Amino acid sequence: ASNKRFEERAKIAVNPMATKLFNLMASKKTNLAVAADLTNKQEILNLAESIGSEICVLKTHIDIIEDYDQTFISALEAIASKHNFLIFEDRKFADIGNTVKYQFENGVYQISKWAHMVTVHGVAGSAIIEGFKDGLKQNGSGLLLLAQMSSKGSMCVGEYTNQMIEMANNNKEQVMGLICQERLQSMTDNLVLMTPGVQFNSTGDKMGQQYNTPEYIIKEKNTDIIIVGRGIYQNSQPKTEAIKYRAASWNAYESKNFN
Ligand code: UP6
Repeated sequence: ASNKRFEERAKIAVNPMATKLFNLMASKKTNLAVAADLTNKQEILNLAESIGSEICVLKTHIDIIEDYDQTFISALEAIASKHNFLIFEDRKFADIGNTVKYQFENGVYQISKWAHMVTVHGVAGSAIIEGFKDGLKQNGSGLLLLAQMSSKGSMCVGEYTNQMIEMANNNKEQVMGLICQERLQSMTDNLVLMTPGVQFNSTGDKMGQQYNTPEYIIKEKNTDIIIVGRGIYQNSQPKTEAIKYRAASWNAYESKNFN
């Protein structure tokens, strides 16, 4: 794939949320996403309020919140529209189509009502996409397919990765992008490439996570968005730290050779 600016990619994108995110990044000048992996709803809302001006996307794991109730979603949505960022629920759906449809639309969280994007594993095969079609229509939301993972010993490699890219290319209306560690030739410009496993001052944790720097991921590996969790929310000054990650990842984007 060639190097085009986000404004150009917005025109090529097929999924409406991909277009929206490319345009949001271009106008807000940020390709930083933050993983708000906190277990208390007020802590997440406080983080979102303090770093909201720096990010394009806030990523949740809704099922780790201990005091979850529906007021959380409306409060988060208010902060998201005030600071202009999108909400990404990292559910990593992996079951058969009929089951993921229930998991996406029903249950305690009713994810399809509020998430602008959700992650999906391909182990069950491409028919899993059918389970999302109704739910995605509500808000023009998008799927992010896990093509690669950041963790040590990940099995999302080689031919599996190629199959995930093909699944994305065959379902352009539903799939807005990929979770990956590098841009491969076959990853087309309509897809948003998002990369977790990013931190300035650590190479990994004790549970298999592996980290790279923003510069390495955006400039050398040529993906679009960095996802930073503990590097920001565990810092004593999350806002100051978010500003540093934002600058590093945006400067790396701006230093690319565009055509
Ligand atoms: N995540 C990864 N690696 C993947 C896919 N997803 O780390 O391949 C998610 C994790 C976590 C975040 O579930 O929410 O990205 C990374 O957090 P961290 O920066 O604190 O390690």
